[in-house]
Amino acid sequence: MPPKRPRPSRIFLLTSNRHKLEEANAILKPYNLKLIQKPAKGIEIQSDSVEEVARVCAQNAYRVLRVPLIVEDSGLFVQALRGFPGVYSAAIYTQVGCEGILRLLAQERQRSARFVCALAYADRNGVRVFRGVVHGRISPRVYRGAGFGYDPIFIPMGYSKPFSALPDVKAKLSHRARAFESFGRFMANKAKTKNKPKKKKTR
Ligand code: ITT
Repeated sequence: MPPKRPRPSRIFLLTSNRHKLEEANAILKPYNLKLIQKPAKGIEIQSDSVEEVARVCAQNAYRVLRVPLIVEDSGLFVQALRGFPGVYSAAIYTQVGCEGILRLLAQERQRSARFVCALAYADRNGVRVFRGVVHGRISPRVYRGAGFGYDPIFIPMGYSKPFSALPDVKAKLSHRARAFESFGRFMANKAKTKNKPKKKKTR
């Protein structure tokens, strides 16, 4: 019989967005880490940086909960709109959706954009932030399909269709995939160092 895999280590992900949870868990599975969703109403701060939002929220949440946890803040930054909607991505999506972004870019030929994800991990050693970015452009129209949020209008660099039509591509190279991969590697290295037998001091 193959050796039994140890139970995955569990970490809270403070979010109201189940898509984030599902995408992040798929990335972390090979690292034997499992995220448990914890509702996160009212922890968000105002800032123009996703890194700062994630870091401060994770810090504040850890002070209360005292268990290892992650806060992830992400957004779509459109170059011709000087980074808008950026940290306001969630609110703008609710108000005007993908169609609203296309309207803002109606006469625009410069359609470069990027998705940024900042993942802040807090435990008793403090907070560490992992960042992931994917560059691309805004499509001319909305392509309904898989995913969520702005996936129907974001075409990753090197492709001709948006993430909504390319779930396997998104799973590998999205901003979230990149940030959670870095986190997974960090945790794997940490576990390796912890389990390494200590060298005896020689005099
Ligand atoms: P929590 O704050 O509760 O985690 P949220 O959805 O409000 O959930 P954010 O504040 O990080 O999350 O908002 C990011 C928004 O950016 C999100 O609501 C989407 O509209 C968009 N977004 C982020 N990642 C995305 C992705 O992978 N695909 C499409 N849109 C994305």
